[in-house]
Amino acid sequence: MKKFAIFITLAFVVMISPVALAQNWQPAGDNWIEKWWGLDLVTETGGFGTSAGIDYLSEGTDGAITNASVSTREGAGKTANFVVKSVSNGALLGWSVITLDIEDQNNISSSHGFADVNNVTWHGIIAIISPDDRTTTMHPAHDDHAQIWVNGDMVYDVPDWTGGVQSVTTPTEIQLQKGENYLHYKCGESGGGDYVNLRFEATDTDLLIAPTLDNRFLDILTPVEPKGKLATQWADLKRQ
Ligand SMILES: [Ca+2]
Ligand SMILES: [Ca+2]
Repeated sequence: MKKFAIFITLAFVVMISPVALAQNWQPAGDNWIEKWWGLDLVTETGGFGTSAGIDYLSEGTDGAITNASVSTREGAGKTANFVVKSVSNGALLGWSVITLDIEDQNNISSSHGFADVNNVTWHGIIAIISPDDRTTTMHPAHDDHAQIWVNGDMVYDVPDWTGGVQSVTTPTEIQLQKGENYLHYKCGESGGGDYVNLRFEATDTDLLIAPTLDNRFLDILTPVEPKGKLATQWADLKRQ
């Protein structure tokens, strides 16, 4: 009876993948995205001209994660396991779900509890779950230098601020694949206004965005090796 109960539990886990479960996804379409998996601000960067050339994630984890790798399932998952040691001042930086005020011209500062900080760099990650392969257009607003990676490739590198927290100068086509896609948004700030913002197209209402509205992220992503792990567990159970 006990073994039967264990089998039922395993069968349940195999059949229901996290993506299939109903989640309180953030809406896409042309809504500005409010929830991000964000790294604590890198401070004392020397400004955006300097910070754009530094991969703080790689430098701060001995290469365990990088700017490009965290825009993949594997790299995004690893963010849970690595504190980033800032190369600018030795600060230890961690990840959490943060909320952007999509109307605030200093939302880099306010998303981390400050009024207006300078010489900082912001990092945020989202997962985008698409029902199909598609080409769409992302609309980034930023102050100052923004760099964006999607599914392992840099797709955006614009040093000039866009002129307003909901003003976009360089709409950019990106490719999404069916299933999970990952986007990493890095923005270096020197002084004055400091904001990031991102939205997709009005026709993209069928995209699902994580973190969810109830602040879930890593725990709802598809496990990297679900079948292998469960097969091993079941084999171990049968041997016992
Ligand atoms: Ca600025
Ligand atoms: Ca500022």
